[in-house]
Formats: sequence, structure tokens, C-alpha cells
Amino acid sequence: MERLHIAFFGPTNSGKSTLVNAICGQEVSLVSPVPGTTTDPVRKIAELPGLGPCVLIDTAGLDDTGTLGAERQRLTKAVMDETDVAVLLDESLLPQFEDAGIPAVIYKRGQSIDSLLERIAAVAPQEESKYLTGNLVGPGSSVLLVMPQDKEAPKGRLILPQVQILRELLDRGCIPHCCTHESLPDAMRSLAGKPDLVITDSQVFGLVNKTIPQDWSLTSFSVLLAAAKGDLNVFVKGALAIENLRPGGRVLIAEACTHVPDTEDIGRVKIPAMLRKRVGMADHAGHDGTVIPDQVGDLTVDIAAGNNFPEDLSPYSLIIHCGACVANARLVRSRIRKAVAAGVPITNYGLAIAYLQGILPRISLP
Ligand SMILES: Nc1nc2c(ncn2[C@@H]2O[C@H](COP(=O)(O)OP(=O)(O)O)[C@@H](O)[C@H]2O)c(=O)[nH]1
Ligand SMILES: [Mg+2]
Repeated sequence: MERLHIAFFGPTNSGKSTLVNAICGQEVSLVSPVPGTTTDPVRKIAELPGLGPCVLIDTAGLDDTGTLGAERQRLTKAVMDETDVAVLLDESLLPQFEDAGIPAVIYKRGQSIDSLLERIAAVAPQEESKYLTGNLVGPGSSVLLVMPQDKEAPKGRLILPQVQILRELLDRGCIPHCCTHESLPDAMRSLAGKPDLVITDSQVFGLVNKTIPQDWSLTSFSVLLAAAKGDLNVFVKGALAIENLRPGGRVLIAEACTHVPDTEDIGRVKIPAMLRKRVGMADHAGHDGTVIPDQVGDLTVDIAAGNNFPEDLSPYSLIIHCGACVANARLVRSRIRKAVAAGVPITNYGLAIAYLQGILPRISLP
């Protein structure tokens, strides 16, 4: 289940931070009579009555004109891309949100929080109760999950897509079997026969494809997420557009979160290296032999992390989005709309890797 993203917009000093604090019953944002007290968007995860798991996003004023005002306004506008419901502290903002297709409610000082939450619930988009695994499995299906726990994995935990899909399989009455890529051959021997589906982390797509028999159904976590949090058709077309990449091209890698990149980072290191190989360019190595990920030979690879998705997409031949495990569907879809409007193909990590490994035609799509 995706968290409902509720964002608060209004002029500086209209009481946005006060309202967020009142809803949470704690001091999330600093409140003060000084205009421009809230600068960067402030996020708070909360479980709200009648709404369930939410992310509350307090913003700087849309009218912030102080030093850095323009920059704050840009960050505030970027929040609109991921807003499921907007709470407006100024009625005059309503048309702007209607134009953007964002459900909005108006809050006036002194109104009760309970009634505000009820009004939010009334306009909140109904979550499609579609399964990530769609019609690929059913009750009793045996599903083998290949989940590498490498350096990138959070210590002592599983990443969100793995948790979500495991939970979904259990809810659907499936029988999930889990292994890492190292233990895959043992896991295959331990199965009574052919599983109904193999779901792998995209990072080991190629290896898993080579290890399992060709008649086993194979897909990846990020392919399943692409369907739920994006648009599978657009992403498949985007993956096929890798074929048209040429030296001199420019690729945008878009990450929804801002994680600290690792030396094996999929978006910054692995995918650029695969693209370089595909486009047929020599390795571009730094003095100490390490690959320079942002400048791949003659193929330029830009990274946009978090809110820094560029306004101007025209320089790009291709956009490759991350699996968006922490982002909501609205954010990914607003980026797809921007890419389509700019005529730039867009795909995601999983489909790009499947294409680059030559296994796109063989994978199962939900
Ligand atoms: N009287 C009154 N003052 C408020 C109310 N909400 C906010 N304030 C005051 O207005 C000022 C700005 O509030 P703040 O929440 O920081 O506004 P923001 O800039 O929109 O985040 C602060 O001094 C608050 O104490 C309210 O409902 N009633
Ligand atoms: Mg504030």
C-alpha cells in the first residue's frame, strides 16, 4: 500500500507549519512569525485516522521572495509532482492545482483538524487495489524470489519492493521461496519442480536468466513496480529506444531518492557501464583506473537525484528512471508525462537492464 502524499501550500506565514504540527501532534516544522522560516520541504511520515499511512509535506511559501526565494519556490513546485492531495491555506491557489489535476482542499485558520482529515479522505484518489504480480500468479503458485543482499542492501533489513512482494504473495496464497543469487542453484534443487514464476532483482537479471531453464517464467521486482508505479508500455518502448543511442548522445538517470552512492551503484555505475558497452565505446577510466560514471566516453550520463528532475528534457536521447521504491506513482507518472511531452523516451532500471542483457523479449510482464 502506497503512502498518501499530502502537501501543504500557501503564502509564507499563512500557518502551514502550524497546521502540520497540529495534525501530527508534535513539532515537525519550526513555526515563527518570521516569513520564510520553512525553507526546504519538510517531510513527516504519519499514520492518520481515516487515511492510513501518509507522508505530510510542509513547504516554503509559494510566494517566498526572500534570499533564495526563487530556489525555494522551485523546490515547492517540485513537491506538486508527488502530491496526491494538496491542502491550500490560500483559496487563490486553487485554479493552479485544478489545472495540474491535483485534488485540493482549502483550510482556513481555526477549522477543525478532524473535518480537514475527512475532507482530505473524500478527495484522495482511490488506490487501485491491483496486485503488483497481476495475473502472473494465483493462489497456490510457487514463486522463487532471487534477492541479492549486497552492499547496497540496508543493514539487517530487506528493501521495500522485496518486502511488498513477499507480503503480496503471502496474501494471495502463493508459496514464496527466497534465495540470493549465490544460493540460486541450491534453491532450484530444493524445489519440487518448475516454479510458476521467478522474480529477481534486476541487478542479477542476466545471471539468473543463464542459470534457470529457458521455459521458466522470469520477471524482476522493478518490472513489477514499473507497471504499478509508471506505465509499462511507455517503459518498454523506452527500453527499446536504447537501440538508437549513439556516441554523442545524452542520457538522464533519474533517482527518486537521494541515497549515498556506492561504488557498485546501479544507476551511477552499472547502467552507465552497460550503456557504454552497448553504444560501443571504449572504457573511460580516471587516473586511478576507476570508471568515471558521469562522463561515459562520448555518451554523457547526467544524474538527477531526488527533487532535481530537470525542467528542460530536450538535451536527452533517453531517460532511465529508478524503480521508485520510495516514491509514489504520481511522481513517476508526472515525470513520464514530462518525458512524453518532450518527445524523450523513458524507461526504468529493470527494463533497461533486461534490454541490455538481451532478455526483454523473454520476460513475463504483469
Ligand atoms: N492566531 C493564529 N496564529 C497562527 C495560526 N496559525 C499560525 N499562526 C501564527 O502565524 C505565524 C506563521 O505560522 P507558520 O506556521 O510558521 O506559517 P508558515 O510560514 O505558513 O509555515 C506564527 O507566528 C504562528 O504562530 C492560527 O491559526 N491562528
Ligand atoms: Mg513554515
